Amino acid sequence: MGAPRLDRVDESLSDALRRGRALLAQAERIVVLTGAGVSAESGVPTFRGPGGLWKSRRPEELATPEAFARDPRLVWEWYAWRRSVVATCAPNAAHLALARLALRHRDTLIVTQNVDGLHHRAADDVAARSTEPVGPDRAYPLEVHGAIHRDRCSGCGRRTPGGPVDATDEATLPRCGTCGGLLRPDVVWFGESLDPDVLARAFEAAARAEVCLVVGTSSVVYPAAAVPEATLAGGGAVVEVNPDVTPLSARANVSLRGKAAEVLPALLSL
Ligand code: BJW
Ligand code: ZN
Repeated sequence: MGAPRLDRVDESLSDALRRGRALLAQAERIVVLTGAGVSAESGVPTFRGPGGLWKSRRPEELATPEAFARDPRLVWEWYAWRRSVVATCAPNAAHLALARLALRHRDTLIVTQNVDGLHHRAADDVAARSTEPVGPDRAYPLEVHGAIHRDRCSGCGRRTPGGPVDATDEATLPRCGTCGGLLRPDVVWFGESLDPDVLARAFEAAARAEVCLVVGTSSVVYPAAAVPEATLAGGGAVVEVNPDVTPLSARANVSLRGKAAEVLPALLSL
């Protein structure tokens, strides 16, 4: 599609909004990549940056298979706390605007790095209120880093719904009803592979998309950070929504410097 690469640093938000809306209005195929920033205004902490989850802990202490093998109680304590935070949060205006886009615009795929389930809940909310006979599944995201509300057996791999976890002692941690193995959160840690089928669907959609809308991610964690690169390689455009500059910003066709819950409703009211 080859949209012009204008100077993105000095352009005003309203000018960027106009350009982003024009790109989206022309696009038949849209892929959306979201990260922790899309849920920030729901009260879910981001990972990096001020107030991020990793200001006090290093990722390799908690989000790796080695950390879980070394101290499963510590890792479960962190995830049990995060589950309890997510349980009090609700989708915000950004999740709802994206769900509306995906329900209205047939060829839209939401790819999320988030494990909080808020895109899924937004799709249910919007579909339930819609007068159109469209099921919510069209707006369900591809969750490339898994889901915090699910458990997976570290022995047999069986997935089960997660509940409250007593992480006071290793003996109280949840165990698999089938093989007795230790359960873990069903998320993707550093050094672990993402589900190849899920990843293939994300990259296929990105490569054929005319626009990749990238919202609230620091764009440093691979392979998810390569999703917009696939759109650019296929001749499509990238629209970034983030209050801060990221490693992707220099290659984005449009950069909207603002908060997702403020920018997306304005951008997507096509
Ligand atoms: C707002 C906002 C508002 C604030 N509105 N915006 C290629 C190159 C280099 C390294 C690698 C590579 N390929 C693989 C690697 C290794 C590694 C990696 O990428 N490392 C880099 C960090 C250097 N990747 C992996 O290990 C992956 N596995 C893999 O590739 O397997 C194959 C392999 C194996 C072994 C060796 C090599 C290859 C797995 C990655 C799994 C990531 N898992 C986590 C934890 C998930 C579970 C959990 O939640 O606990 O996923 S890490 C964490 O980072 C989480 C996130 O999904 C992910 C991305 O973070 P995100 O979403 O971008 O959040 P933040 O906090 O970083 O950014 C928030 C942004 O929002 C900021 O920009 C703010 O400005 C913005 N914001 N408020 C809009 N209101
Ligand atoms: Zn098992």
